[in-house]
Amino acid sequence: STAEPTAAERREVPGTVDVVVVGAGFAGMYLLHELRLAGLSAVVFEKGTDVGGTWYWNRYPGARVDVESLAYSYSFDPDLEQRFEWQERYPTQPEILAYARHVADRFDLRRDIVFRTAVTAAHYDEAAKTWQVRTDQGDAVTAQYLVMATGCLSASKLPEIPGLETYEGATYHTAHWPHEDVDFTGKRVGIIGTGSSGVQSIPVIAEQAAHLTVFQRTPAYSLPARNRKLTVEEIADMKARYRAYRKEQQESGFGVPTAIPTKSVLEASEEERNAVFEQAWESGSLVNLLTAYTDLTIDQEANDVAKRWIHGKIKAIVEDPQTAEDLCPDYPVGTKRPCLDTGYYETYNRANVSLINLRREPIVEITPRGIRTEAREYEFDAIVYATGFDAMTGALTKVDIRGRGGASLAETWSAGPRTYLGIGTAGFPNLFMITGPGSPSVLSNMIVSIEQHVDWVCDAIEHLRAQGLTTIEPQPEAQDAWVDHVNEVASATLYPKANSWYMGANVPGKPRVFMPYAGGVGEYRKKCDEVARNGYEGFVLQ
Ligand code: N01
Repeated sequence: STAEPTAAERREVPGTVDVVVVGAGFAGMYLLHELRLAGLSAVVFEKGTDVGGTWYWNRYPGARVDVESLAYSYSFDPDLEQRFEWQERYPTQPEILAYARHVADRFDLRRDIVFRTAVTAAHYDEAAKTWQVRTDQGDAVTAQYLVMATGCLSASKLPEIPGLETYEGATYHTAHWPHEDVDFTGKRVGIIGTGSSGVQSIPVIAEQAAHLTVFQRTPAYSLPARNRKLTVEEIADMKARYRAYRKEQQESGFGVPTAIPTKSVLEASEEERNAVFEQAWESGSLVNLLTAYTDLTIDQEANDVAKRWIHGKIKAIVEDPQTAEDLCPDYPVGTKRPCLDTGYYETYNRANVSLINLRREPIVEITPRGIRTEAREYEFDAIVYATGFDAMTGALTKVDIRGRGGASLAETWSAGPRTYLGIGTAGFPNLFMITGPGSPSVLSNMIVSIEQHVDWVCDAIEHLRAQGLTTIEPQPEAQDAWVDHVNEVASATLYPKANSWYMGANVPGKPRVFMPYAGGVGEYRKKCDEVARNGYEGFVLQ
């Protein structure tokens, strides 16, 4: 049934399973399906009341994915691909959640998912070679394998601002939006944060609110999404060539096929590059802009050309010159996650919207009535926190995971995450991460990367079984070499130049390490396949 289970309908939890999966988003769902096909027993623990992960939690107004629907979908079941009818080019959160629920129904997934239950601890028992998993509902499960399908952007965070708890009006975090409609009609609303969540929700909230005040610390680069209904013809066209398209996705850089650039932007005439950028801007695709030339993401001078061009666009849209200036980012384009929007910059031309540049007017505290900056106090009926996540590692380290010798994962990673292929980490046998740090993950179409990891992990488990082996664990040397490679690839790009969540810069005290793997989805897949083909080279199998 598609009805959300009630507390009373909580599944019975088995005492022992082959695999415990944490999270029932797109990763956990597909993993469960594949584990069943492999004849393994599994239980999935999920904090929410239904499947969908990111798309279950992030219900803020205007929430959409910024990868096209026909590409941001599972490839493992051609029949599912043919049957599901996407409505829009960039689907809304409710449409994507409906897709997740459709998949759960289709494969009867919910019977092995325990909802309303968070995994709090997982300790490795070296003698028994099993994981002892505990939940906030008092469950205790023994499993041979533990898979963290917890997502890269799931541990949300509030800003570190004094007085936060004293505010007396309504508060919302974009990643914990209520299930019921929130109506801002006639309300004075303040929003902190101008990343993807802020950029998507600001235009929608502005249409409702009496007044919306946006508190911006760092401006985002955003492109118009050019969202629209899909046509019957384009759906039919994709459905006819899906198999070939999926292969192109898997071999591409970002999990989205694009033309490979051949020219430096510095070699192009001004007229030519203006035309190329204009085309990317009109196409409503981030990837088209960043891959228009060979050097935009690796060379400062090249990137500056794109930056100045986008500044020109912002200044042409936003009427108030100071606001326009404040909206122009100064870090290299693409080094913080760029956004796709619907009417974002235009929103600042509305009489009921104001932008507060926190670089000039920092927030001092949150008061019972609103937000006080160094200049004045702003009073609000509601405050929206679009302040993001403890990305990539937060969801992993907040669970008390202990490996060999009782070593805690959080402590082991205190100077930054260390993994082999972003799949496993030394000292933690039979622990797998789906799209973990050190894998392309957030630099890719997540569903493409999720499917690749799930397939790889299931193959590894089946290989162990077939060989009569019981444990798999990265060798420290192989892990060191992979971490070095991840760093080397990142330092050949402009990514480390920005204070981004990719670098852990949004979390005070988090080590400054570029966490995802920037070598591209296709190259990464080849490496993982090669490791498996060579008898899981770099892992110890016992
Ligand atoms: O979070 P963010 P998000 N005082 O971290 C600001 C994906 N996503 O939820 O940049 C003042 O990007 C912070 O400022 P700064 C996507 O991968 C995708 O928006 O740290 N401001 C920033 O402006 C995305 O990148 C989609 O200086 C504070 C904002 O809050 C990722 O999720 C949609 C502050 C946080 O932005 C995260 O996006 C949504 C403080 N103390 C999300 N603390 C799509 O598919 C933080 N900020 C379109």
